[in-house]
Amino acid sequence: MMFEKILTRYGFDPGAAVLPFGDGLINHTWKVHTEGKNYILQQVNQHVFKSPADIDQNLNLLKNYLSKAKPEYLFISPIATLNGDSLVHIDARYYRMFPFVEGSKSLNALKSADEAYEAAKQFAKFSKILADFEVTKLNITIPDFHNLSLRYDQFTAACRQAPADRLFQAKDCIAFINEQQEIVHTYFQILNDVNIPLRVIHHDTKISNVLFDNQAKGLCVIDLDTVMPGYFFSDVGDMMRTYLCGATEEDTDFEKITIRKDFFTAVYRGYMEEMGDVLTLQEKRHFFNSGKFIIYMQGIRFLTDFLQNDCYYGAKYEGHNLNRATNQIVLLRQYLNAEKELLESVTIPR
Ligand code: GN1
Ligand code: MG
Repeated sequence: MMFEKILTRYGFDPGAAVLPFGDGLINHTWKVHTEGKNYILQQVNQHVFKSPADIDQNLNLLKNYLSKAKPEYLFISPIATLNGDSLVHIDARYYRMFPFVEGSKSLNALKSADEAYEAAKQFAKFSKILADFEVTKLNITIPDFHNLSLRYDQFTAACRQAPADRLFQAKDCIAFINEQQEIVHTYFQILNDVNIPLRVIHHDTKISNVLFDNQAKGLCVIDLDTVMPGYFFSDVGDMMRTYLCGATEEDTDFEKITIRKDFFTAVYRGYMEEMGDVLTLQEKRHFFNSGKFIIYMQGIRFLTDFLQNDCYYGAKYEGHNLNRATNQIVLLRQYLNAEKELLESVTIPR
């Protein structure tokens, strides 16, 4: 059996209980219960991550750097097999094993603005403690992952090739994405600004990627496969996308999609407390735009996937990715409507 082979590599009891864990869309994750200690086992999705060894190398680079520069930081990296490997290759698949942080918990949804504050602080802290790390040393684990203009081009290509019935069902979403093309232009402008530098960015700030302690304080960030050179707006924007609204991206009751202003101020406060002296003035000025880029991009990604027969995210029911795209479009509408009110609630430097 697959699990037996894996467990044996680590010197664990091959009969240890291995149970599905978490709700990630991309990798397979399990919790491994061994005597005395628990672990998280993950199979890397090779359709998405073409080179698992690149991820492994990144994690090792960061681990070595932080163990010297910030030894007190809780950096969760894969443990080694009996052979000393942090990545295992079995039957054409790749796996890693992480220590399970006992007493920690992750959330599937945010209930309070304090949680948003704590999470924003953790993602900011991660970029901050790596601010002096030579970012170009990191491998790019998914090329053009948050390249909005490329995502837009892929979307227009998907529109040209989509099956007629899907194209018809998606027509309102497609029209909205096209109407908002201005967002791609703003993105272009800021990419060409030398004052928007490449940093070590997490690129997947959903709340389930933060570990909390039993006092509800943030401990650290996890799910580091998309950690690579990137721009501040990816993390800030993905927090806007996933923290401001009480409904999740899976919700189909679109009436529930509203913006919680106090969560916006909490993200701002938490992020700025750590990254306030690192970010440039130009980055700070684009704080609100971050949300536009990333909500828009996620809408495009779900919609493109729907038009391409769900080949990336998969679908649990018919129309799943169209619903996800609609959800993100409603969220973007609400976010744009709230712009003035949100900007008035924080003091963004001019
Ligand atoms: C994917 O695997 P998961 O759920 O952590 C995706 C993110 C999306 C997210 C949407 C590598 O993240 O970019 O924002 O789904 N990760 C990848 O839920 O595509
Ligand atoms: Mg993830």
